[in-house]
Amino acid sequence: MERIVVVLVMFLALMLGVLSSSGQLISPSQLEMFVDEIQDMPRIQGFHVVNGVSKSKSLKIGMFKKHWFLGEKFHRDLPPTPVYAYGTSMHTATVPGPTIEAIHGIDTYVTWQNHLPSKHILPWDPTIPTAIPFTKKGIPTVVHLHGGIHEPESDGNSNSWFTAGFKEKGPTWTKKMYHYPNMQQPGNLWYHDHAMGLTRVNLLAGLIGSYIIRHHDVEAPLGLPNGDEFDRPLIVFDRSFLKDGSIYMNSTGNNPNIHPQWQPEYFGDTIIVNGKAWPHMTVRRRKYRFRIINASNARFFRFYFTNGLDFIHVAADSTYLGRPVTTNETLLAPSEIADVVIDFSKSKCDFAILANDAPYPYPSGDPVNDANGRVMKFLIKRKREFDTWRVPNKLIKYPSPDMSSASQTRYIAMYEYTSAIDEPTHLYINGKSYDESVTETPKAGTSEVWNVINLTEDNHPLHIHLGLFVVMNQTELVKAEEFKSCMTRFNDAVKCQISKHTHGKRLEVPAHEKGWKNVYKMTPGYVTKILVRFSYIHSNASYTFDPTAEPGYVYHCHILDHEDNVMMRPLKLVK
Ligand SMILES: *[C@@H]1O[C@H](CO)[C@@H](O)[C@H](O)[C@H]1NC(C)=O
Ligand SMILES: *[C@@H]1O[C@H](CO)[C@@H](O)[C@H](O)[C@H]1NC(C)=O
Ligand SMILES: *[C@@H]1O[C@H](CO)[C@@H](O)[C@H](O)[C@H]1NC(C)=O
Ligand SMILES: *[C@@H]1O[C@H](CO)[C@@H](O)[C@H](O)[C@H]1NC(C)=O
Ligand SMILES: *[C@@H]1O[C@H](CO)[C@@H](O)[C@H](O)[C@H]1NC(C)=O
Ligand SMILES: CC(=O)N[C@H]1CO[C@H](CO)[C@@H](O)[C@@H]1O
Ligand SMILES: [Cu+2]
Repeated sequence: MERIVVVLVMFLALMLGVLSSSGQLISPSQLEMFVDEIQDMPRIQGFHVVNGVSKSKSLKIGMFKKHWFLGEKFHRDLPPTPVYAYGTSMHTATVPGPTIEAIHGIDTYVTWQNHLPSKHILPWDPTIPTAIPFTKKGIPTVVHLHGGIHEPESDGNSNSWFTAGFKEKGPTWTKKMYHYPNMQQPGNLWYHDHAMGLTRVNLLAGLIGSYIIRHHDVEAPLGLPNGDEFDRPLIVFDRSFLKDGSIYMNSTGNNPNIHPQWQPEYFGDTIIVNGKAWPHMTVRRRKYRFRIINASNARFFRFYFTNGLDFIHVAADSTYLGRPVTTNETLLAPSEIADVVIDFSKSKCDFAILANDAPYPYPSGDPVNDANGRVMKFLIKRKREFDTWRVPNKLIKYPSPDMSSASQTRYIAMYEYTSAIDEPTHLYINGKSYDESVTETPKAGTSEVWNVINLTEDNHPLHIHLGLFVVMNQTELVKAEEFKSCMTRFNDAVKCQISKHTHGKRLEVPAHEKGWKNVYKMTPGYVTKILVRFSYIHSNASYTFDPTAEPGYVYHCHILDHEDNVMMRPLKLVK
């Protein structure tokens, strides 16, 4: 009898819980699509111009808690949303943050300042390795400039976090003012939070922004669409909302007895572009350049246009392509960047919908629906125009990778661990947590071959700090289960005879992803061979800073929920 009552009470509580949380959730069908106009994020110059000469500049950018309000809501019909926003003041802070525009060879210094309150707006989980202030007050943050080639002290190491007013600091914190030398090739970068165990929630709350390095001498002759109107970052991410406008994140873990809050992948059902849900953008009948950044925690996007417009890829993550590549669809993993020209003069009708058909989780999860299968709408003006922009046949060619120059070969295995109820509990690289001592210690100025072995069912976007890499090939593992069980026992790819298992199907690297990258999709059940270069790719000069300094760098999976628990390892360069 007592047991029945207990069970009944538990059942009622569960029903109430489910009802109240689902009752508060906004269904995406309640938000009409394409009603809000796209916004451009504020632009901040990372340089001064003095008498026509560019000089280095020092910026102060804060992180503020604010309501995303008035004309700045995520959607016309949503109440204001509490967010964490980057900006030069509380008033001007936005989600995503301002676009920082830097010039090749001109230093940008940024003092990132935390003005966040003591309690987080989203559920985080103290049972995964997490930055927790000693006083239990304040939100740890630290900023990583993704794709940047800069010193370790300015890399935003996960343990270099700090709370409001630098009151408390993590164990590897070294300084307040970060130094970005911008000596690398021109391209697309983005900045985002990277605090230990909090990256997924700090990004979800809004801490992201784009950063562009321009190099006039090499880019101007190309004649690509240029200027604020025709060259625009589009930052895409997915979120769910409650009726009160706040961001919804399920606060019950998939293994609540082990991790009360952590879930292996966050998916939202509303697609946001530049801080607006399914916006529209009015464009002229000519070419535009869009730098599309996938800032979702876990959602992959496979973009296509419903009216058949093509994507002309001119660059990838952080480098230009040698030649433009035209595709009718484009797959973007989290944190990957597509840099494309869209020629709206080719459109037969006066609108074009940018859509998405990537299953989630990618590649074997649920199909998209009406809501997350739509991204934004372009309204194309009727009037024909003379187009001054062009896409030349030759863009910027960087030296091809030279396999014979590789000084080391490494095996990097990705593991997922599950609980008794067969739910993921955590993920490791090479069977090691982040805290275990460093195993990847490349020599500055060299190249290495990394064989990345994906022993899980998910596609993990691998991101390496500092180094750039070229994907050589992806080969399916044969007798994969036999290999996996050997790896699970010994965690040693050579001992498990990896070469005997690496001759299954081959996957072609798409033409627009053949260049130098800083993120690539590691297909499940495949070995991905990459050549990683720990030097500049546009010149033979050595780094202008000491890459061997503490606290070193990291490499990790860019599904943020995986990175936090803890699909991340240290990377320490040596002389
Ligand atoms: C939240 O996650 C838990 C555990 O995975 C699940 O049982 C529950 O249904 C989820 N709640 C909602 C509203 O999706
Ligand atoms: C962003 O990346 C996530 C995760 O890799 C991916 O699922 C999503 O499709 C990407 N979105 C875009 C717009 O590329
Ligand atoms: C893109 O082209 C390929 C090959 O022609 C075709 O299989 C695919 O369905 C096309 N995708 C879209 C979205 O039209
Ligand atoms: C992958 O590329 C490397 C380097 O070009 C080459 O040596 C190797 O044979 C290739 N592997 C397969 C399976 O084609
Ligand atoms: C770098 O060195 C290689 C080999 O010495 C040479 O072929 C190449 O032209 C150099 N590249 C640059 C940009 O100076
Ligand atoms: C070797 C290995 O672990 N392969 C796994 C890769 O992913 C597939 C699913 O896509 C699993 O079934 C395999 O076990
Ligand atoms: Cu992952």
